[in-house]
Amino acid sequence: MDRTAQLIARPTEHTVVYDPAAPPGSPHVRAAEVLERNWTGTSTVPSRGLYPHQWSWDSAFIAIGLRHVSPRRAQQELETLLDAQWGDGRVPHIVFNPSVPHDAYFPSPDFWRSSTAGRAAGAPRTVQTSGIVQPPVHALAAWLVHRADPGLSRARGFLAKVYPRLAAWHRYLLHRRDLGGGGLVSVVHPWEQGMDNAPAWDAPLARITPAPARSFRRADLDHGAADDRPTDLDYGRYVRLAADYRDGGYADGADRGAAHRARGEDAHGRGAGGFAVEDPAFNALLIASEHALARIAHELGAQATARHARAERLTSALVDRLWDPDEGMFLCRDLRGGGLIRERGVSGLVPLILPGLPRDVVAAVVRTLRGPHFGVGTATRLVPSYDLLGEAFDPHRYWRGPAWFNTGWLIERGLRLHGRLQDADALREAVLGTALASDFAEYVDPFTGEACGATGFSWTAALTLDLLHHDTTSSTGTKGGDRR
Ligand code: 9WN
Repeated sequence: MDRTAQLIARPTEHTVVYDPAAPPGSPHVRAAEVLERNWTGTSTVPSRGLYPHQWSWDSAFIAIGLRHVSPRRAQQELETLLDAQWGDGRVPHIVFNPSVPHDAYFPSPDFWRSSTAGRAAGAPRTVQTSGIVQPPVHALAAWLVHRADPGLSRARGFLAKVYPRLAAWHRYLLHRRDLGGGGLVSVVHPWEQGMDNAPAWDAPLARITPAPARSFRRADLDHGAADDRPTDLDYGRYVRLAADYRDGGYADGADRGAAHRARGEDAHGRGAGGFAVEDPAFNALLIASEHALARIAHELGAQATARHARAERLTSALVDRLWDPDEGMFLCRDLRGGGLIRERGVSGLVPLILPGLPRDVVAAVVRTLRGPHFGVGTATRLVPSYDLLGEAFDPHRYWRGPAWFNTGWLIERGLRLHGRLQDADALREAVLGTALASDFAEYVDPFTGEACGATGFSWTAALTLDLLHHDTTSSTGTKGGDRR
């Protein structure tokens, strides 16, 4: 049997292959076991209790780790997500598992009503999804998954299958979500950016009238400590924003105003969308993914230069619109309120992953990372999600201080890309040590490493696997998979 036939003949259950050199109970095996437990047969849940469906950017990070133990599963993880893509190109932030009871997670499919409310935007009929999006890490993930086993990828036509979908996804963001007209993409809900209750959202959210508390039931409090989660007031506003978007048929930009006017509603307030923010991490991840899409195009024999050029133009737009030289970091821009939001969050450091960032910007971001506001290498070992000296800082409350492993992984990658190897090595050690000691926690206290939220969290395990496969002592800096 030749190599291609062998690859195609692999069993369909895509068994996880443990590193044969890794003994039971070793970090590699423990991380792989978390992914095995959270695998549903077609994708991976972020956590069995708290998040029992498929989440968009979680799946991208999960695929990046899964590629080291089962490249076939990693491909399927992304394919399952992209199968739920809408006709207008958006990739929904949640793909619901129909066998999970509605009351297991809020907001459930009967809140989003994607197949009816999202019909004009091309929501799929056969699968229920949310109607908002999450950061576009997917093309980067698809490229890294391909690199882990190019033979299998070619045999299955993986890149040829996902490329048009990823291209449509980026087109949706660049054409329908450039609400500020400056080339960058806006998020219309805090859940879209993925750092739900970050203090940067406080000012834009304050303009939103919360939905009454009695109109919904928070399933998250069945699993997480209330003090660690967003507040009820935050939730009331999340619900109001999502319901307004749904009631406007999930239309964007000018179409959104028109949809609300057609319903006889005020097109200026609700119709125009009460929340629209340009976020540095969301846009940086789009740019990194655009570079990855160029590599995918090249691999498929298509032109890649236009995509690389677009990524460079977007990098310039990011610096022009969101860089603050006095703060030494990127800030969010509030399109409905007053310009840049003066809150320092980890999102403002994530653009370090971009190859085209000016050298002085790179140097300033690294200084900020190590300085008093984030304290990496001095007060903290991992990167806190928010300014240690900020008024809203809380070491345990979700995205208002704790350290998360996906942002740690991104910043480690950025440091390495820009040749800050000592800082990258130290952060890698900290991420690995804390992930293992916390039983792969969802997030941790940035000072003590104490576990918060769920344990056995998929992206923590997946990114641990990715870092374990990264041999910092070799000349290329990689083993068992190319990290570029
Ligand atoms: C809402 C799944 C998701 C992550 C987000 C994280 C949290 C959801 C929630 O969990 O958000 O999407 O219910 O709090 O903030 O980044 O993708 O892990």
